[in-house]
Amino acid sequence: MKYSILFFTLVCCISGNNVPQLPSFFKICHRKDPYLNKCMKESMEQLKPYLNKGIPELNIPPCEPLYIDRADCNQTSGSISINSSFTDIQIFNAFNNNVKQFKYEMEKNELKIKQYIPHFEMYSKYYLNGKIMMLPLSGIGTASFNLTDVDYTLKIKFEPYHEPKTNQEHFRVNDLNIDYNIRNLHVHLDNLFNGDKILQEVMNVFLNNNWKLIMNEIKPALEENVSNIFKNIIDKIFTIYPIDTLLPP
Ligand SMILES: *[C@@H]1O[C@H](CO)[C@@H](O)[C@H](O)[C@H]1NC(C)=O
Ligand SMILES: *[C@@H]1O[C@H](CO)[C@@H](O)[C@H](O)[C@H]1NC(C)=O
Ligand SMILES: *[C@@H]1O[C@H](CO)[C@@H](O)[C@H](O)[C@H]1NC(C)=O
Ligand SMILES: CC(=O)N[C@H]1CO[C@H](CO)[C@@H](O)[C@@H]1O
Repeated sequence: MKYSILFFTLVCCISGNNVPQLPSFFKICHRKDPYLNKCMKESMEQLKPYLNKGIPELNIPPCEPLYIDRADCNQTSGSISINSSFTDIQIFNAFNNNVKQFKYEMEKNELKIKQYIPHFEMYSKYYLNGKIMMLPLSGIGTASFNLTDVDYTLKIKFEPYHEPKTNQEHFRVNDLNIDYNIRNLHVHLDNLFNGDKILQEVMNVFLNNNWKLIMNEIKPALEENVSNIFKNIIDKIFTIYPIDTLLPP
């Protein structure tokens, strides 16, 4: 299989300084490249299909679908007073995106990426109990979300550190921030109110009419989870490869 050959190549090519050779699908960009941003953008786009399938050599699990174990949102404020928990979250098509802007500032070690996802779907188990705008809401079952026209901005601040394993400078993520804007969302919750079909239909219509309010509620928890996933992927690559390998002079 392709992966085992890659793995073999990786293991065989570990050089004296403990730095494995970069997998061949990695497009390398040079620090002094006058079109560095363009190169890095291409490099990232080239990596996407591999991320989707997972990169076992780098311990990166398949990202299609993107899996999030759990996101809780307990909130009592304004018109919402609710305890909720979403588990086994699967996000399909999250990396089916277009890079709109890619900007790396070397002096600040800062990266800013703006992306657009035309459509993606999210499925999870849910638990909900509380009130939204005076209406009682309770249920435990499966939830599905369809999101359209999603813009998001990813800001990452790196910091260099000395890695004893390679005896070289590496990057790690110091701060990662994700902010998104959703133009349209369609949600369906099954098994609301112990399976009362009429109440369930009424509530689903209500939720779809008020999704912006609900999205604002779950936004912080979701952003934190998605940020952690990105951070883990990036840090996994960066602990293996020194700056001079990833971004040679
Ligand atoms: C939210 O509430 C649920 C149910 O009461 C509880 O199981 C969960 O631990 C709470 N989560 C947080 C982050 O407070
Ligand atoms: C949420 O859970 C906490 C305990 O975990 C409980 O004190 C609180 O009343 C619950 N809120 C709602 C809206 O169910
Ligand atoms: C989401 O879209 C799919 C088709 O892509 C459809 O089958 C499904 O019913 C939709 N779900 C919701 C919650 O809108
Ligand atoms: C992957 C990840 O960061 N999961 C976290 C998502 O957020 C919940 C709390 O809201 C944590 O319990 C998970 O560990």
